[in-house]
Amino acid sequence: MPKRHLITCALPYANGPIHIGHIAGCFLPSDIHYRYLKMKGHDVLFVCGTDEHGVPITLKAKKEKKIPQQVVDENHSLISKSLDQFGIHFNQFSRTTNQLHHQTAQDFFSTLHKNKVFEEITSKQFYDEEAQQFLADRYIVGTCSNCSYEDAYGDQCEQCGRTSNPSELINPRSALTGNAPVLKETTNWYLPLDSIQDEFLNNWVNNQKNHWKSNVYGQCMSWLKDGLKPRAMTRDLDWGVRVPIQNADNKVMYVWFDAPIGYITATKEATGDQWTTWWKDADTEITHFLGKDNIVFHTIIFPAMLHAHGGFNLPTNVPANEFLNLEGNKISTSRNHAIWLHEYLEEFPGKTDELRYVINSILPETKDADFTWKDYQAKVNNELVAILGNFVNRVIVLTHKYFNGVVPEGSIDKLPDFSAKISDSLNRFNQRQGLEAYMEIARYGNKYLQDTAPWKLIKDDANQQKVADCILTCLHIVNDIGLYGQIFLPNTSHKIQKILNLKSYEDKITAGHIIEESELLFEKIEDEEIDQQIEKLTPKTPIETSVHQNNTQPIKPMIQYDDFVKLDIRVATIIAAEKVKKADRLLHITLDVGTETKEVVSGIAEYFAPEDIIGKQVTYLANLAPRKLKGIESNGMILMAEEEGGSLRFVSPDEQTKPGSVIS
Ligand code: B3M
Ligand code: ZN
Repeated sequence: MPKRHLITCALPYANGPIHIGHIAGCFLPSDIHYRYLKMKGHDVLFVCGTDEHGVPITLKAKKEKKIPQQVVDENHSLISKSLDQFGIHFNQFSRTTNQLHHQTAQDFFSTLHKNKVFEEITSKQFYDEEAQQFLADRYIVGTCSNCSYEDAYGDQCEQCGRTSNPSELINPRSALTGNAPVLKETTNWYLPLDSIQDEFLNNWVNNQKNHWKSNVYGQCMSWLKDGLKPRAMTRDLDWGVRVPIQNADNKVMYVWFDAPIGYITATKEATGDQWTTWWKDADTEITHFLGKDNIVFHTIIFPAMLHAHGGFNLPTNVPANEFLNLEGNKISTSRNHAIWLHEYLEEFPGKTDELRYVINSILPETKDADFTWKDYQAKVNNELVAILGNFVNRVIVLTHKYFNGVVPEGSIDKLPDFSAKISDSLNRFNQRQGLEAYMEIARYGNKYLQDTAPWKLIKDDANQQKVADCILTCLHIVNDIGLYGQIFLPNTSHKIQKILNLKSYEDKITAGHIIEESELLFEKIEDEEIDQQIEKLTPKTPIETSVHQNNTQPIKPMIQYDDFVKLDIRVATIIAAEKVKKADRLLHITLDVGTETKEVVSGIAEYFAPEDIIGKQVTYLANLAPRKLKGIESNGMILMAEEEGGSLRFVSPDEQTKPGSVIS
């Protein structure tokens, strides 16, 4: 039995807020595990922070015309505030721009350099001549050599998950200017993963076979089977941790070199001089929680770094999750197909346990899972309200009705060992099963109450003791729901503790103890709330995607004249327009296209009142395949110009033109 547990949760990039994908990937699983170990009385340290370096942040800053520091400051506070409100309380929520972090990462790098671990390699790297910059990682996009996805990043393909070098991309282009890059020589410091594989990783990973999750072990083995290659740990950039050696003036560390060291920094911030007991003492176990795209970094690269450094513990487990999808589609931050935590907290105040519960019940533990709002509604209404909330409420009401709120004298009927099943699941990182075992308590309680039926017993004087035994037993079940709720439903657990009038769950409910009045634990989610959320996610209409290219975005890749002539763009006149019901953004527009009329649905309702646009001449894409939006078939797409800042204008001929005229 280890003395201590260090739990880490992957550091979210500070280039935006966090969404339910992050919660399902690592925040909720790590928090459940932390709460579980704490409840069992272990010595646990729980750390996280924001990952504030890396190209996505500089790209975001460029887009928003800010400096990177401002972007990370804003996102760090937004993320830490929403996690706190959601009930995730780390011992330390650090930042990789902290001075101590830079120092820690530099010391680490220097030790590897001193140990002669790095290979110094001069090679030709992509360079954007217009931007006068080397194009590391996400600055370069192109077609993935593995799955042919056209917008793969230089370091990772978001479609197939393959991690690669920019040189493996087909048709590479600069994310800064869209230009085809040139090759230019530069020197970088490489971690020789090939030799570390032979000397250490093969063996070490092999030894994890029986206790790592199969999705994690499997991914790891496929990397090793392919054979690892040396990987550059420095980059020609100016945003990041400076490389603390000679001849590296314009270089910073690769973000995946410094980010995992962030766990060490956070530990130092939380424990001061004691930090080494959490990283170097054999009695400490380290568990890294993360999503599947981070597996290789935590099971191969970081362990290789720690091994090469020497003196550090390696992770005991890396229980990574797969991905969470949303309404059948991949979560996409760029298309805003996501549920953002800070928005959820605002729109569903006080309903943190509802979101925890639903995500917990579908955690993508072994394969990708799908979050849908209908399922959210069904689980809240049919499980939290109807089973758990209902049971607690009935017991409290009956206790007041029969015993004036005073716990009666009696004996507790034999109850199943709820805790064994929960522990058994959670020890194996099977948190979905853990939640099911938890809900079993409430299901059992409902059945017990229904079967015992104290409302019948009470009618017979001879049965009074049986009523007391039943209520006492039920109160103990409620107590268990509150007690284990500390792991799964912390807010509810707190409310139950208040209702039971307990200072802590260490206190026992004994005869004579007075309980409080019942309080509603969960309320039903109405259809309208769900419809609104689904509406927010309605896939963008063609019109909206067409205007997304504003002038801060790079020009799209070149096309040929043949591609252009495929578009049939024509003039039309708007002859009718109305709002689409239950869709804030959509207008249903009728176009006079010369020979006939056509119906199109446009996502411009936030910008134009229907009555203002009737009679307007527009240009539209006539041969776009029809698609249904809110039950209306849209035939074509009206073209819009978008100014920076988002305001929209129609693209109209400068003089009245016959509808149907072809634009070429
Ligand atoms: N920031 C990647 C991510 O958010 C990265 C994790 C770092 S953990 C050391 O997906
Ligand atoms: Zn790919």
